[in-house]
Amino acid sequence: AAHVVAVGETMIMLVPEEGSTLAATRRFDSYIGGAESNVALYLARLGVPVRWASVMRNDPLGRRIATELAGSGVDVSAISWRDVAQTGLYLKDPGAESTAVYYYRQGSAARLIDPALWQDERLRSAAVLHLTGITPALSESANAAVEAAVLGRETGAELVSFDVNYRPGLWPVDVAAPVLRRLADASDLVFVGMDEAHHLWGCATPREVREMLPRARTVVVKDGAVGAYALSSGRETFVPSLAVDVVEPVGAGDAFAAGYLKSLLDGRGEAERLRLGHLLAATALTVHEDAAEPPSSAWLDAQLEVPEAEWA
Ligand code: KDG
Repeated sequence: AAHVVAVGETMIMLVPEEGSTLAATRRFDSYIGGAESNVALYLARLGVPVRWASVMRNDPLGRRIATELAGSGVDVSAISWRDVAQTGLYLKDPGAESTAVYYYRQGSAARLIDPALWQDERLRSAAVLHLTGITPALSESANAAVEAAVLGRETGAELVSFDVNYRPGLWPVDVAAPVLRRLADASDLVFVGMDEAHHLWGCATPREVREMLPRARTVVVKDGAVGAYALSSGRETFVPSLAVDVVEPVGAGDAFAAGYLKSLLDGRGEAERLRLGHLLAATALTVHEDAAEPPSSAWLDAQLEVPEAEWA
């Protein structure tokens, strides 16, 4: 079966109890979160064979991450376990306007990701290899691993999917911009937010983003509540976003990428890929967890049978 491989860092996430803040809370809810494993979770829950790997500290928190992912059907057999470094953490501070994120990941084991990872047969020859712009920010060796996969095409994946995912807490924009541009341009499929492309590369329109990344086969530009564009050579598809009451946006981009990839693997066309992206993003927007339980495949398939003129 066509399978997806995703590699990156997954952390333990702590969020203050409902209604409280980091400055005031006595209790935290804890979850796991990582952009690439969020995508893997959605895909696994939708029945796509998916393997996620990382370099992880073999401690109780690291084992919890692996157990939770495996419990949702993600194959974690290729994790490289270490007895050094730490399991990374991040804290969320929900505010009236937006949620702030604080990272505690400087000593995390994922910094030890390096190009040797790709020697593992289990991570090679995937139908889709999904990576993000978070990993190159972790360390020199993690950056080298992403470069080997994306620029060097060392894993033999049929399609390299790259979510730009610029995280300002990890590196300054002037350092990140050229690195992320080079990686995105060399990928087959790119996900990027319109805001993000503006901030990184000064792009004002989806078409300018497309021109910024001429070698990528397809560039998917997400424009928040407006909609998403898929720009391939000479072809442009736009599907408007769904109207939802947003609880918290963290993780919605990962849900979108998973929906897009699921439709792509099912052989669906561009509009339906964007549509499934929006449908999954809508579920992520309404919870504090980074990865929400998606609606059933049957319900999602039924949504895709609705004629495009009636999508809302
Ligand atoms: O896309 C959501 C991720 O940002 C979140 O789950 C945590 O991986 C994470 C990161 O590095 O911010």
